Amino acid sequence: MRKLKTIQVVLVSLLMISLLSGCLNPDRRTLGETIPKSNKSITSDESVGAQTNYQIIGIDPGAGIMKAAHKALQDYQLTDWSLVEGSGAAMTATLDKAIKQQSPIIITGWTPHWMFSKYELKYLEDPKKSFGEAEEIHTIARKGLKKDHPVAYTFLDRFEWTPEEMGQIMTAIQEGVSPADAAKNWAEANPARIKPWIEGLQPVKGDSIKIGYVAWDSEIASTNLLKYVLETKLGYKVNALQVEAGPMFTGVANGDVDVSAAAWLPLTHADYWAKYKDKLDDLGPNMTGVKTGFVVPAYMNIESIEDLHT
Ligand code: PBE
Repeated sequence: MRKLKTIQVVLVSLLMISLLSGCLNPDRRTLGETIPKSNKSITSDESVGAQTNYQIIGIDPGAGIMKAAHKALQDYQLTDWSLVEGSGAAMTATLDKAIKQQSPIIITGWTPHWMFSKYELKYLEDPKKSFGEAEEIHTIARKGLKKDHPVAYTFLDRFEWTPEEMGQIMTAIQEGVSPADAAKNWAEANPARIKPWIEGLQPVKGDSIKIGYVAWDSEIASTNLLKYVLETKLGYKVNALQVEAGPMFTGVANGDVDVSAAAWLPLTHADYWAKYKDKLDDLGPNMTGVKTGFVVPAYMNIESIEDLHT
């Protein structure tokens, strides 16, 4: 009899303890309970498409990356998705806003770019190679530049640097230094890099050179460096013309523009290249190991363009 009573007391106590601990620990969830929907953020179970309105934030329509992005939407059959046109500056502004709110965003991105040092970002894998593989940036000149301006031509032909070096100028510009000063500061800090580009060249007396470029952050950096070296080391007067991608190639091809350091090959500017390559002078790569693709903040839970389906 007494044994039975003891068992009853123990059972009742156990019951009370478990009830009490349930009350004192409101975070405890029993099986079957789900996390309330109001908690959704980047851990939302909504698809990436629904969260981003099926939009990819692009840049200027003439950019080669926009052609590759359209191709990616086809290659991966992302028929619900659209590519938003804008500019490099609008894209980075939209990216900045999304990251401040930790909300999902997909952009067309490329390396070298300061955004990879400012934010934690990742390329979406591209198993179908819509964005190509190893890309290079070539310097292109008008036919006749070599004969008309041999000193400038020799320097432009020798000019070659790395994504890290370009990144240093880009980051300074992004932090508020003017593009001209950022290029000057970099050149003054790296005389050993400039020296072999200009070695043995006799400066001219104020000849004019026109450089064509598009307002992509990477090309703002390279063009300002070329302008600095041509002006301060080689005696030229440089006019840096900011244009759209199409007119940049047309300008060099028809001789209105002397040079551009902004031809991304073999894929990014393949269309322009097919059209104009015979009408211009290819001075070879000024940078290798560059890249383009769809880019997302590291906090997003997707790894591949294929994941945009889910
Ligand atoms: N970009 C930067 C350019 C080339 C340089 C990748 C945005 C483009 O897509 O044409």
